[in-house]
Amino acid sequence: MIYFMNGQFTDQEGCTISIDDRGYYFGDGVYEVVKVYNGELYTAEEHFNRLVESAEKVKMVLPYSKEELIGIASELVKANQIETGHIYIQATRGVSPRTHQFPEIPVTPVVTAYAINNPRPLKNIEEGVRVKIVDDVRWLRCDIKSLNLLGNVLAKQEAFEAGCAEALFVRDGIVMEGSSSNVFGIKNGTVYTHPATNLILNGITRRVVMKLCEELAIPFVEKEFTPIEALSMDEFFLTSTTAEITPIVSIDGHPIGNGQPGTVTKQLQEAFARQIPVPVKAN
Ligand code: PSZ
Repeated sequence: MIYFMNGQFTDQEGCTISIDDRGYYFGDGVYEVVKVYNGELYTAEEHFNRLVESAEKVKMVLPYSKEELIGIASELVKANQIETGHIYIQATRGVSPRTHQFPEIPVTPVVTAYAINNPRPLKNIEEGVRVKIVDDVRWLRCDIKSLNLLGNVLAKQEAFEAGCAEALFVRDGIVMEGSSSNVFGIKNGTVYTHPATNLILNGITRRVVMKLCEELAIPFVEKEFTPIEALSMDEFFLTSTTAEITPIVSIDGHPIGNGQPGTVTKQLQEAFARQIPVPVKAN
């Protein structure tokens, strides 16, 4: 496997991280995951724009332009012969003796990345998943795709221990998002999701779903809803770069609708599948 680290394409042995890396001490950095379909980066512009925005929000200056970052990601896809999979890329603030404030002597962010083959999670996409409600105890800048993921990690673990695939974050009585996904409810044909505020990540797949709803003339509303309202939805689903559009069939053990993936959800899944790059068949 070929990795990228600070300007070099190298094997894992070539990637040595300093103990004084601020990513290691503080989770002081930002990241992205970009899906690869048929050897092509999917919605790369959107993901790298968001990486640059996340960096700006935490006052980091990335050592590469968006175009250079896309070049690095493409190179990794090629070098690792990725067909269906994803690339992971992160930038930490850099290496400096541990102090909370930024290093006095400016340091260059440490950029690392890898590419991995990873099949689409078709079983979950077809059958749906169960979710568990978890208190959202994260900070107030969930719009930043930051390396600080302890709140997300603990929530996902709690969900897993309850036999669920995802945690549904609730803050002040409002459904926010998943621990690594955005969530959507459907009631009487209208799709509802939390507005893109500082309290959720504005997912790239979320934006794709908004666009698909527009194309399919499915009403789409960014509006807060409560867990009680969530339970009374006809359908529910989550989205992420790797999970795509995954139906949610139960919340805290209560079935949504008839406990099967819903029809509007399936319509969106089909529209999603149509717009991802597919292998060109011989003949
Ligand atoms: O492979 C994985 O498990 C992935 S790839 C992307 C995610 C998980 N999660 C992204 C994410 C997130 O971490 C939070 C807190 N909210 C929403 C999302 C969805 O964002 P996109 O659609 O951009 O991946």
